[in-house]
Amino acid sequence: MKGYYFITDEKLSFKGNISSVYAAIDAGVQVIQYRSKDISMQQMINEAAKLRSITSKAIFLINDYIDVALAVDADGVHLGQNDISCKEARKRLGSYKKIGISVSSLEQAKLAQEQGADYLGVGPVFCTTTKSDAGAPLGIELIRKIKAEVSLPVVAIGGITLDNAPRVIAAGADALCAISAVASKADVKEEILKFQKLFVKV
Ligand code: 3NM
Repeated sequence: MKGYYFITDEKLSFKGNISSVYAAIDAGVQVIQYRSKDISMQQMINEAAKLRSITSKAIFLINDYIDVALAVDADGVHLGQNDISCKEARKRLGSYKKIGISVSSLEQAKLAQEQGADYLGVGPVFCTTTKSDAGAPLGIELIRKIKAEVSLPVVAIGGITLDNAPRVIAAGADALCAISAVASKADVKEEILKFQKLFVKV
């Protein structure tokens, strides 16, 4: 798990999820997470199935909903601290599917590792308005601490821009996601490539 990690955002996206995901795949993104709020389970399954069909080259994950992941044969799920535990998710998904866990402390990171998570989402690193319940910014120091004590890949998220991304990468983030900095741009591929380039410079 390296480089730009793409998360869909229907509200911020100019051209919609399908077009954005095509752009992300064209930019060489390895992981695509389908994150959708305020639509029915059936609508989610329909859209996720379409996205699954165009993401065979990537790891395709579903945010929050194990049933959607199973219904569309996604590669795994991304779960928050208020979703079902990683342990329970592992029981339902089996050992081959990937499970990412959002953490905002070293303790949560260690627990996720103990419970068999495949990677960590660490955030919000900076202030964000994209996720209303994201909580206070953690700063980049937490990335350093987690990388020193936990062996899982870290995906940094929350308020990341082209300006602050180099510091996030220097702190040890394996991957990062910058939703608003990318989703609202007319040329999503171009914007993602700018982030991808930061990883090869290090
Ligand atoms: N998860 P932006 S912050 C989806 O802290 C999400 O776990 C977060 O959007 C977390 O890049 C966030 O526009 C939104 O700040 C990130």
